[in-house]
Amino acid sequence: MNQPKSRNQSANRLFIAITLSFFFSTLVSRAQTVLTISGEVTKPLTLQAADLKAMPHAEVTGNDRDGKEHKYSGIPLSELLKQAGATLGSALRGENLTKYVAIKAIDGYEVIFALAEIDPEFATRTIILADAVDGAPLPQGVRPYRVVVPGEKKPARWIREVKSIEVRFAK
Ligand SMILES: Nc1nc2c(c(=O)[nH]1)N[C@H]1C(S)=C(S)[C@@H](COP(=O)(O)O)O[C@H]1N2
Ligand SMILES: [Mo]
Repeated sequence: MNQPKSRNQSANRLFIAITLSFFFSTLVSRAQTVLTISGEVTKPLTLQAADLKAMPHAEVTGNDRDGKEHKYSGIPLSELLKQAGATLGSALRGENLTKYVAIKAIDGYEVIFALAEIDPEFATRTIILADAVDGAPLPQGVRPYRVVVPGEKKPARWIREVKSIEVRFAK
């Protein structure tokens, strides 16, 4: 019964342990990146849920497709783009006014905004990356993040399940 383990058995166990630890560490690190910001920015960002939670939030009200008013809380897109080093504020002039922001979702849906639509020096409304609605986490199929555009008559750019934001030149 209690025979000494063969070399092979020990090697097998070591192999299994290493494989499992690689497998789980890959799973964990994949689960942590929830949003990337890339393209024409000086500091591309790979963000985890905790990073986004810690960023300044704003509250906006908007009418969902159900026609009812809801209160959304989230990070202003201008704040995210500022942290990534996009050309906002006094730098948003000349050819930088031809930049746009492409936002992609898990299901392949994609919408764009002109960078100037997002800059608080141009825009009269605050477009946010919402992480909560009416004080509750976003539901399945909407989370982790949804763009909310206050005042927009049709919610077609209220992209759900956002996974990436990219700044590009239109020309
Ligand atoms: N990821 C993703 N977001 C999306 C869409 C989509 O197909 N995929 N459809 C858009 C359209 S056309 C509308 S009208 C609204 C619908 O909002 P609702 O899901 O809250 O009804 O979501 C927008 N956001
Ligand atoms: Mo729609």
